[in-house]
Amino acid sequence: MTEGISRRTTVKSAIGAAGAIAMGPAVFSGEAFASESVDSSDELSLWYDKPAADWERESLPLGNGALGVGVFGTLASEQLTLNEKTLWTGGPGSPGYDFGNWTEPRPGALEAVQDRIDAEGRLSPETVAAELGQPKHGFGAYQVLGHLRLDLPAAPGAPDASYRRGLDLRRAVATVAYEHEGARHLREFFVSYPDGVAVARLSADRPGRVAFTLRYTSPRNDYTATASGDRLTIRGALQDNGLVFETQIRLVAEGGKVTAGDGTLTVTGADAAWFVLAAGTDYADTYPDYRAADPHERVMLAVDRAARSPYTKLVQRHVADHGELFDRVALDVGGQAPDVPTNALLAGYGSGSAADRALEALFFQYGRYLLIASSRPGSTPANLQGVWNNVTNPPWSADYHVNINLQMNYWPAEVTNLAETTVPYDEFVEALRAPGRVSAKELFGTDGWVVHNETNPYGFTGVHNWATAFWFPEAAAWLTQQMYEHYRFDGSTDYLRNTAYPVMKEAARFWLANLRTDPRDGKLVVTPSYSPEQGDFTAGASMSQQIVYDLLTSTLEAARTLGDDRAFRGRLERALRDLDPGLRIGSWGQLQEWKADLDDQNNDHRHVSHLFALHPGRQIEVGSEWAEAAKVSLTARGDGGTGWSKAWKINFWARLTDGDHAHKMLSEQLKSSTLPNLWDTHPPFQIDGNFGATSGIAEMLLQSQHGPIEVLPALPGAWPSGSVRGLRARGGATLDITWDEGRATRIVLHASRTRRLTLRSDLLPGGEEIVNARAGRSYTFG
Ligand code: FUC
Repeated sequence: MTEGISRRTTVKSAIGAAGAIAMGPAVFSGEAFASESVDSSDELSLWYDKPAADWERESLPLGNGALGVGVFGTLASEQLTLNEKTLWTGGPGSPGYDFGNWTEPRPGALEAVQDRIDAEGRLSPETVAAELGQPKHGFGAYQVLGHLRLDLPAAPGAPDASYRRGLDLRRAVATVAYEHEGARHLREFFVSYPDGVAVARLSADRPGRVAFTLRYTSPRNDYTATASGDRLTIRGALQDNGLVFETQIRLVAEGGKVTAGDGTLTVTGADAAWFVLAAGTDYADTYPDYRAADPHERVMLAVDRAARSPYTKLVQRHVADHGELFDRVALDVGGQAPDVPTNALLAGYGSGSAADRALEALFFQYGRYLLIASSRPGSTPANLQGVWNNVTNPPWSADYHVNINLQMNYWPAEVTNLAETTVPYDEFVEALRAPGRVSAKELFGTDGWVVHNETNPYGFTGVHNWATAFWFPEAAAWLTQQMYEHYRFDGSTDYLRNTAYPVMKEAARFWLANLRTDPRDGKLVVTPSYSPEQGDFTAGASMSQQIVYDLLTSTLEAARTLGDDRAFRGRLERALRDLDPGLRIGSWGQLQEWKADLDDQNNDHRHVSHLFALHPGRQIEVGSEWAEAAKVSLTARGDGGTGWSKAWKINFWARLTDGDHAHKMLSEQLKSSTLPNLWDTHPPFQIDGNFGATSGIAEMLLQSQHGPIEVLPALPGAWPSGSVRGLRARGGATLDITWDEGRATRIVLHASRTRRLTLRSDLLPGGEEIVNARAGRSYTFG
């Protein structure tokens, strides 16, 4: 942030977000942040002047990857929606669970479909689903853990001008502040990764004013809630699959007293009171049982440790841990946040003002915040809703869709300097191999591993029979792409050897065994093949070919880097030589979506699958005929689409180096696919669009997919001057860039590896410079 644009305020208060809340320095003395000066920026906060009325549109999300909390800020009865990311029905123990593998063998079924496609050219999805699909059994759904209510005996009936609810992205702390009967009340909430607990503290600036009763509610009746002393224990097992879950809360009162009731804890007459909450299940990501030890010990240990810790220490550890990740990147695109609530900032978006720019930067950082909050080592990766869900039957089960959505969740991870968040992703993909191997054997009769359109935490790697979204064996290959990208950014051959390559190699073996020669031209194709989620089944749809091309290309590169055996490398080379690359220009200049020229110029389907080669792939380079054709296709698809679709289009236009169009898509997303709490909406709420937009903004500022580091490749006219700090490029570089009048004025490159790097920018004489980078050194240009 440049001076004068960011409005940093120094407040002595627990509320980073709200310089506007005039908390006297003495009020919380000895507690929370009172002893430190809080350097806070309004521009990195969401805030509101009313409680949330609707979870999806208005609750404020907190999380540590495993646990999620949605804060409502309701006055008389605070509501907190609770999540534990492994609380899933379905899978082993659930009636009829079959991993999506055929319940009866179907000898010859796949070949019969392939033969018909060879003969007839195309087959309807319904026809193919009738042959190769089967009803979904025991897939399950992500479950809300429950809701906490804090019933206050005394609270204002309605919010007045003193009310403020906020979420400070830099501290990952949500706050609710209001006045009541002459006292200022403050609630603080955060979810700590280092301590493994959710934390809430209620305080007031007059002694003895804090009182509430804490109770738990759930839409299921599969639990008992027992209060004893200062502890509330909620324990049960999901009726569907027997998954055991436990939540414990310990409440600490400062002054006043705590009494346990029937499933409740009540605090009366306190100066302040805080509680810690831990939760777990007996889920493990291990095929075929997916069960681990009972969560009881772990949960108890976490709350006991945290309750013994001084509150200030809990806060400090949390803020330091979050800040270490979050603060790596700063973005200034000329914004200045007006003093209006975030819902008003969003509603007023589109005038081209400095307020718009502030919202764009906030939205970018919000994606990073959400990734940190929903993807930390020790749990499963961010699902369709990150870690947040308020019901037992969320849309699409809040599952892991792998025909774009899970992949999109991780697009911002490397480039926005949050590589650590990919650990749960890697573990999830690794865990899919065991069931995926069985599906490869049973459905295809081959080696390798496979997964289709969507999966759950229980290794659902087979199929169902929703005709337009049941068959997508390319998903495994696509999932490995992020792992190779992690290596390309980070450069660690240990990671490549031990983590990425084994998964890639086994996915490649699947395709080496499953590509088929197209009788029309002798090329290797994927068949049956389907461009998500529209059209007919054919052989060699562009996306299928491009994904396989990407996998085989990266696997061959990796095999060469690691010196893997020659015979395998030879197989990859031959397959790549014979593979249809999935790039073809059609009758109206478009990049064809299918091998035959079937594209309709009026088709505005949200999936733009045939541009995979442009993004997230690296097969198409700007300036090539393919890039021109991709532009024709993208233009025809239009600027509409659901939330994630718009987000993908930001990335596409950025890769086409059209910054203005990328920015147009960002503004479309903000105008029509973003909720007041800045969650992306498909609709409904689906978090991939948040992550896709953050990735897209980064792609506008920095690209390196083809090797050279391209500085400001797609800077829009709307951002004439600004700066970004901390973006990562492939090859182990971190960049800080300042620009003015649309041109870079200063670039600082920090090298984490010793390597030759090519830097491209109009700032450099000749537009390019080779940097012989030494690890640990910084290089300044301009
Ligand atoms: C993909 C999309 C749908 C939806 C679902 C969760 O299949 O095509 O629109 O986003 O994921």
